[in-house]
Amino acid sequence: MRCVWDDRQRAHAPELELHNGGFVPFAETPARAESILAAVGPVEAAADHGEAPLRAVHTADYLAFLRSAHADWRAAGRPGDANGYAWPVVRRRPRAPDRIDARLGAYSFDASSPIAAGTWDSAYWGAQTALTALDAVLAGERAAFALCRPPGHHCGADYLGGYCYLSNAAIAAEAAIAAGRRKVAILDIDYHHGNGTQDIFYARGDVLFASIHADPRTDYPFFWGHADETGEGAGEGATLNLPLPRGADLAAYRPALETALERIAAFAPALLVVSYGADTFAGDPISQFRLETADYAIVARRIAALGLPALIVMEGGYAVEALGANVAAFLEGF
Ligand code: Q9C
Ligand code: ZN
Repeated sequence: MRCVWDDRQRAHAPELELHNGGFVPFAETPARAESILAAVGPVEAAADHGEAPLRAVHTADYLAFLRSAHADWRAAGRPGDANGYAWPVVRRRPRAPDRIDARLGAYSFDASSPIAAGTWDSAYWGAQTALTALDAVLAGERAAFALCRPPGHHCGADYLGGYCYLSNAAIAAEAAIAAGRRKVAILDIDYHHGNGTQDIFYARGDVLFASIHADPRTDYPFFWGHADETGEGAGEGATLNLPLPRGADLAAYRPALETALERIAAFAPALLVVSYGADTFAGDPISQFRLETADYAIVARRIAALGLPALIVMEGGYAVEALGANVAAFLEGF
């Protein structure tokens, strides 16, 4: 399978994140990408598609904020990485927030996604990586893998969070529609609910969002991903959430997978985007499912059996040593 990666995605390397009341080493490290690169074989570089496809998903003010946030943080005399600490509970857009602290709060929903010196560059090239892999699929490849880092499924049109800054999967889905694919399905199989992707397409009937994830009653991102979130307006029925309890192994996972695949088949999309997180792995340090390396090949084969052109976009997965093998198993199974 063709794999796309861009070296500039290494630049994003925050030091610490707020976790359970204290600062701990940031989990979404460049080493994750090294583990995957060592396991998947040759990769192609990303081609620059410019900012227009990003603007089709994210607001102009959010992109301007993200691009300058770290410099603004430094200009305010702060050391280290930019982190918010105050949030507007009511998400009415605050009036042109000026202070960097206010802007961090206005454009984020958690404190576990610091902005480091290299964040904009990595996020930008992560989105370009997804768009380049999409090009391969639009040109007729059966499937392609976008090794995106940082991941994307937690951030929305105008907010970051959950280690995510630009919505790689949504940007690719929107670009596919702009290229004439009428309907796109997104299957999100990261351990965590893809709240940002869901939010971006919640009122859209042309993008199906289906997600299998840890129950938000016990797990991050807590506020979204319940089974009764099904879309709104023209998007009513085009969101499918399949939360599973902690401890889910392949046997518990499979019925949810079959339900998601049936819904996708019925939707009859022209393209499938798979938001693939390997944090469903039994050895993941921040997650609580029990999939094994070999299980990813089984899951991937079932998804591939849909027979749809597929763009596979990397999301989470924090068991760094096993991550490459888990990704390779998925791609080989596909
Ligand atoms: N105790 C992805 O897998 N961690 N993001 C919160 C608070 C956030 C995971 C830590 C986990 C985000 C793409
Ligand atoms: Zn995750």
